[in-house]
Amino acid sequence: MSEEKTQQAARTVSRRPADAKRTCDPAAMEMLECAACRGEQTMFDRYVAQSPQCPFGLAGICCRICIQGPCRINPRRPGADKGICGASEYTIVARNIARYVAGGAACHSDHGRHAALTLLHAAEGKLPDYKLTDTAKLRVVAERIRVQTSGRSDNEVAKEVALAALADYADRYGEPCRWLSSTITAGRQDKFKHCDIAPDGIDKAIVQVLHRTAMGMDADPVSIIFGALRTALADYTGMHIATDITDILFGTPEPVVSEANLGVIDPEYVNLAIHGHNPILSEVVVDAARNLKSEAVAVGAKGVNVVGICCTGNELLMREGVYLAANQSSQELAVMTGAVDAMLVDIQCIAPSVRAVCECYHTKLITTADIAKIPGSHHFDFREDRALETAEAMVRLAVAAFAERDPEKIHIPKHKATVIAGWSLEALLDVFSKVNPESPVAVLTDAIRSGELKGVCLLAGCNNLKGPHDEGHLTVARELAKNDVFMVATGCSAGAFAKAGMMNPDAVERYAGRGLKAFLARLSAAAAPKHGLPLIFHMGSCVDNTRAQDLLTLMAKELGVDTPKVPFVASAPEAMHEKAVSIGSGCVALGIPTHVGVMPHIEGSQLVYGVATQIARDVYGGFFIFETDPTKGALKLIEALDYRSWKLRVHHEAATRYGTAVATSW
Ligand code: NFS
Ligand code: SF4
Repeated sequence: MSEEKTQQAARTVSRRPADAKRTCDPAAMEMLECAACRGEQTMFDRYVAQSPQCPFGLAGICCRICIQGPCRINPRRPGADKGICGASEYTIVARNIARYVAGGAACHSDHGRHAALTLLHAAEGKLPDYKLTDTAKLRVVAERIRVQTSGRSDNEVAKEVALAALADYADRYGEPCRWLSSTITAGRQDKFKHCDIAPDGIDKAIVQVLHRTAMGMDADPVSIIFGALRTALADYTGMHIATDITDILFGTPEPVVSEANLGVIDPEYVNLAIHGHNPILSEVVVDAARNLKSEAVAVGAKGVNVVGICCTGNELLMREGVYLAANQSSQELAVMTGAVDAMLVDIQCIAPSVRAVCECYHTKLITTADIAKIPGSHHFDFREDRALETAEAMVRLAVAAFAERDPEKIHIPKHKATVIAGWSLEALLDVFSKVNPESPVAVLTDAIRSGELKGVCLLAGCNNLKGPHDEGHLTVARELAKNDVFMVATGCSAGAFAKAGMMNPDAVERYAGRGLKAFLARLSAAAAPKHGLPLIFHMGSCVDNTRAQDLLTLMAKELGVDTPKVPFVASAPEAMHEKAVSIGSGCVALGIPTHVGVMPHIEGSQLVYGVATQIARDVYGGFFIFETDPTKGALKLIEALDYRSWKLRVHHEAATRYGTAVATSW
């Protein structure tokens, strides 16, 4: 298929669920054509094969919590309007959602624990392949959580920070987790205390919600949802630990220019795709790949080209400028280019099907985590105390596979786009500080108060094949850009923007409304960034949503109000994973109007639906906006921003006029 044709196909993307080729990404479209010709199956085909999906599951009214079940609620069948034990639809829906949150929190927090343990052992001098890269951040984090820094060595401070992080996992006997209370506003601390949802131990919150939702436990949907919110805040805590400690170990990201999409796979290099989430592994693999360049040259390649997939790709893009090849739904398609010599995976979001795809090619699949093995792949037991040695062994497998390529099967789409990534909150504030050195974040809040910007949106989350791949992300962002919304992005959402060329200065010209354009131009003029400023700022992986949540907290402090009054919204246009459910729930508790573009399994209970969309707003100020049409979703987000910025303006004007403090009781 010619390039023009694939682009056209992507533009007129099919919305029919029975059509397997549903993507907005021209590179993915080209590979789907290729897969169809070769008779290879992808998750796009399997979505069709799974359709129609079970209506009970979709509505969240299938209970499999005990083995007397499954019980399916059918309000129209006498006697079947409750489970065998008598559980009502609202109990079942709430329990199922709470268990998603537990799953998501477990993923993020276990990842954070791994980072904390690595920091501890590195500080103890047990890990020669790891060092404290950003000691300035180490000290900032230490002071924030009240660990003494003066007169102590970096290693001493790091050890205590790591132990404090690990202590947040255990039982703090009623004392909220330190990573939560030290990063949110005083208003949120009070709110969480008042509602009794501040976790006093990450592991404890996860265990408790599993206990609470077991057979014969909590039947009250509101109580279950409050328990789920505590777990969502435990998720936030674990994510924040992961981000902080990863920055300390590998450096806080700074603006970096790179490229994204399948076109970054280079046939002249040994291509090593790294997929998953864990920078503790992938950072060392990047070092190993650099070390082994000569071995790659010896087999006739120009070197080793590391390309990222999903969030470990985002982590490497942010810190090392490593190319991003694919997001969640296009992971199999990277292998189908026939030029990926090895795919190295760690944890989370790895489709087991990559094994079957690798079998059709010469690609070696390497698993590295004992909790994420895939039958038939090469398993390396990755341990931090011999990290580089193991990483080099894995890279050698890719180098050896280079010679086994089948030239007939190589097909690499040409599509790729420039991306300016590396926008940690520190990097963003650094740019703002060039305009306002005294109060960098005021650059943003002033632009909102003056009406130049409507507010801020965090675009996050996964791909979900219930809709065309990447379409939700791109549509929401285009609408927000046109309407002068400042955008930051993480996860596979950021992956979609990077691939589509929406994270570079050209995109500003193309998509930004007048206000957003003027705002970014002012920043550019003052900061003169080397590579220009992007339309959407890449803040990193999914755990890095905490960077954006820290931005919200800073904005609230600057505006003198609590977070539910800040014109700040979030959107997960293609949410899929349990992690997205926990992040979204945490956003709501933090006071953020949160759009979800895929219907979660909640429609089976009017009551639970009402709690998520209405009652949450009364209690926390944040609420869910479930809207599967991305254009309408964007409009609802803009409406939420307009409402908040209008109110802010009114109250700030009144405060200025009467010389009073800004009212906060609205
Ligand atoms: Ni987040 Fe990142 Fe992607 Fe979703 Fe999976 S890779 S951690 S869960 S699918 S955004
Ligand atoms: Fe059925 Fe109750 Fe068991 Fe759920 S917990 S499967 S509703 S009997």
